[in-house]
Amino acid sequence: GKTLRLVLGDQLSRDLASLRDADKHHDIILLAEVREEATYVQHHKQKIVLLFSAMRHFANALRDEGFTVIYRHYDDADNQGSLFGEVQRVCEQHPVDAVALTHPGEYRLLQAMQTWQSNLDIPVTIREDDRFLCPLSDFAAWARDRKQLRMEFFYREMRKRWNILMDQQQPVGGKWNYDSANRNPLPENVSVPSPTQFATDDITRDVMALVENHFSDHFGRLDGFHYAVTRAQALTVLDEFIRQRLVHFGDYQDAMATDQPWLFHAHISFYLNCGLLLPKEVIAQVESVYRQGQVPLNAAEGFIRQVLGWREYVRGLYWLKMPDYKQQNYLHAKRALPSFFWDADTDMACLSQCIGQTRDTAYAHHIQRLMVIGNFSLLAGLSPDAVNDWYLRVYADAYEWVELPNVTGMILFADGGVLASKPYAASGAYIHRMSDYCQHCHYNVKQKNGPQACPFNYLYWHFLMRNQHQLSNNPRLGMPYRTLANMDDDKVRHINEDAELFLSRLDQGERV
Ligand code: FAD
Ligand code: DLZ
Ligand code: SF4
Repeated sequence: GKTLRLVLGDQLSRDLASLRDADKHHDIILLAEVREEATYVQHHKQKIVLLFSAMRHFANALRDEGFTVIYRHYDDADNQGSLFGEVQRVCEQHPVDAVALTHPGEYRLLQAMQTWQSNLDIPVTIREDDRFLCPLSDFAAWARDRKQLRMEFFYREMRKRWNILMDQQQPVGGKWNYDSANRNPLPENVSVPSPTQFATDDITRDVMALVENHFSDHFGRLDGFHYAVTRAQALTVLDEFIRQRLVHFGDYQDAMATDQPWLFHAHISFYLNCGLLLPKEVIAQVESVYRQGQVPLNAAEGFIRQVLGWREYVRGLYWLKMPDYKQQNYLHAKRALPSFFWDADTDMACLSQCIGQTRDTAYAHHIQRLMVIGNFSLLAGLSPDAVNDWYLRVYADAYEWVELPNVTGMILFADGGVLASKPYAASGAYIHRMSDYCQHCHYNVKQKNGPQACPFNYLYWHFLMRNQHQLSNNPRLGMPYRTLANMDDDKVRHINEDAELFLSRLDQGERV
């Protein structure tokens, strides 16, 4: 009989669990562009172009190999609008006697898929997504006996389990973590390599027209789209990163600079997350250039920690904690998103830069997401639902399994400390140290109070005061809470006045 094998837009790997045993003579492979997936949040235009173009290229490659592929275009007249609808249609039109799926990246879709078997009345199997290095059952076992689920300890287990950067039983170089070498701002004279860019081909041009047509109201600019849409192109991005930028990845991992979106980052999250690159091959290549002496250990270890550590850890946490994780709001934050999240129209230069780059590229690097946009969202008390919705929309690498723990856990502390041991709250001094944004800002980062003062400065203290009940017992916040306790009354009053004025202006939609 025939097996129907569905491949989702973020499962574009030839070695996918549900494709591995596919039979060219009998089976049918289905890829479908559908309204439900394209609109459950209003994805950035470039995210839709990337996925639809990559899906179309992937389908062509499977056909070239000799497979029977059914590809459903978004504007096909009889498009069913949902993945289930498309699967059902194929089952009605062809003698299909089983459906093979690979575990999806989002809880809502897994829940839906679990109803397909009874709705279709044929066997539907959901296979483990073994592109990831940590099976979900392993993560659950690791988590079971622990009070705290710290990434660092998970990461060490993964290093040992996969024998990555190990010399026998010991970490290469004697330490697990070289982060302390990774906190430099960008020096004036360093020249930043330009990112790998691809010209748009016919398939991408068709998809761009489709997106302008059907998704014109979605966030983001489309011109300037230059991302890889095939595996070969994604491998080129990886190769250029390893040859040109990895050497400085560690040094400038936390640096930010005006009009420099790309810096020494890899720009591969899009491809790892949609299947064009596999984490195992990325990690292996980086370890190999380190072993050949081409890059320093702080670069290789720092990078591998992101992919083998953080990426696997947030996925494990997501599936361990869903569906409750999505409801978390430990700090009872409820403010609506300010309008500058959509138009970058703010006098705060750091936010205007990071949000403007997000609009133009569907990308921002980690510290921009964490310490500028994320820090602001935390200090201003923005609602977790609104912030999650924003991050899931605007980045071309965003799927809930990776977006939600980073937002709810890492930036908002809305999970009360499951992921992070303390909130990543910081005043303007941090942004000033790691970037040149403050040099071009209407506000003054050195001023603590008054109309010219950097809003991060008073919002930081206001955040700590406001959330004293939830946070003051945190041992890692002992220092700032002691400082606060010793602050004179006048200073406290100024902070409250400035912060309350700023927040009320936000609430009234005034420009800040
Ligand atoms: P590099 O800096 O070169 O890092 C290499 C790789 O490590 C990345 O490609 C990514 O796969 C992995 N990685 C690094 N940090 C993390 C992390 N915290 N969690 C998971 N993987 C990580 N990453 C996403 O892929 N999708 C998201 O939706 C996403 N949302 C985020 C939201 C917030 C608030 C924050 C703080 C971080 C988020 N990240 C997300 C993590 C990180 O910012 C991006 O993976 C990274 O910026 C992608 O760019 P890059 O490939 O150049 O990464
Ligand atoms: C993100 C996305 C978009 C925009 N469109 C589609 C689509 O039309 N068809 C599809 O199969 N997948 C799409 N995706 C990716 C899915 O949303 C993703 O597979 C789930 O969110 C699970 O991670
Ligand atoms: Fe951002 Fe404050 Fe610096 Fe302006 S002064 S760029 S608001 S940190």
